[in-house]
Amino acid sequence: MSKTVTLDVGLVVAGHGRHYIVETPEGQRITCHPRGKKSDCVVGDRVRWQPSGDEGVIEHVEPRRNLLFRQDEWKTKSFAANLDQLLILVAAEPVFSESQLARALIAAESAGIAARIVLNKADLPGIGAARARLEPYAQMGVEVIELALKTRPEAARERLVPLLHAKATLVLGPSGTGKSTLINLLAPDARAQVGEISQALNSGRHTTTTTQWYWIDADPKQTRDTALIDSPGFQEFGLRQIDASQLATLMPDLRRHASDCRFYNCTHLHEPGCGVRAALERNEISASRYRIYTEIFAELR
Ligand SMILES: Nc1nc2c(ncn2[C@@H]2O[C@H](COP(=O)(O)OP(=O)(O)O)[C@@H](O)[C@H]2O)c(=O)[nH]1
Ligand SMILES: [Mg+2]
Ligand SMILES: [Zn+2]
Repeated sequence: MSKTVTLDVGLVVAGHGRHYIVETPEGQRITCHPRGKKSDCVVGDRVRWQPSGDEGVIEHVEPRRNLLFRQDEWKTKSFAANLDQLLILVAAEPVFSESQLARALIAAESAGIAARIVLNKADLPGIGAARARLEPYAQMGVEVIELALKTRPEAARERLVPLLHAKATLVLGPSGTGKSTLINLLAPDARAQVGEISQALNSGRHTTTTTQWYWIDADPKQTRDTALIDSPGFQEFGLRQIDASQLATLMPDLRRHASDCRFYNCTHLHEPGCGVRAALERNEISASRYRIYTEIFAELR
């Protein structure tokens, strides 16, 4: 008689080094280690695993629908896999880096993941300036949602709940913008969920130093299908995975005018008859967006 091993399915909800927390369909969380030397799973992965004592061994990672990652000269860092959407959180204060924002949007576009911007701290005086800086993004079709997560939490909840329903949403943004405030608002037991994970990963810390998956469905006994994923690492958003010649196609405001270029392989830097630079001169592309394009292009070349 041949021995058939049926592997359990699970969802990776946190990871730290070679330790992962895998959640079973029943909601049980198990510390798992990957088989072999490679540790190539990320939060959001569906895995096949089998018990090994009190812990588990990940035998196989199911094919991914998508993967959001950044890549600098030296290494690739994954944020999460199998995402339905990305929420990029910025705030009236501290002043955000437009380059980081643009990079996150390019990475999402390249991975085929829909993205929205949340502009938080609408109660602060800096909101007008922040809104003006986001105007090119609203113009190119990215939804910009203004909230005051701390001072008007109920309005924020009303706005966010329908957007997030039945989806896995990655929340990215610089620190100090309100990511924890957002997660605590929508996942009231977030602290407990983090505590559980920190304990299991033996880190003993309750800070978000690794990517974490939070269920935000009110009743844990009913089907859990709405999740927020909190991930650090918005700074130094390398895009080495992207080919320089493809960059403009991942920036909707530039892409719109690239079909007017005389040369099919126009870099939009110096060629005659460039539709992108013509649009820049007519103020149909913002100077800051074009500058960001040239900076990233130089990096990718
Ligand atoms: N004025 C104002 N402060 C906020 C708002 N939302 C969050 N904050 C504050 O901004 C700071 C950073 O928030 P936090 O959620 O820790 O940001 P994180 O670093 O992105 O996780 C905290 O002091 C929050 O209380 C808001 O809507 N208005
Ligand atoms: Mg935080
Ligand atoms: Zn051009």
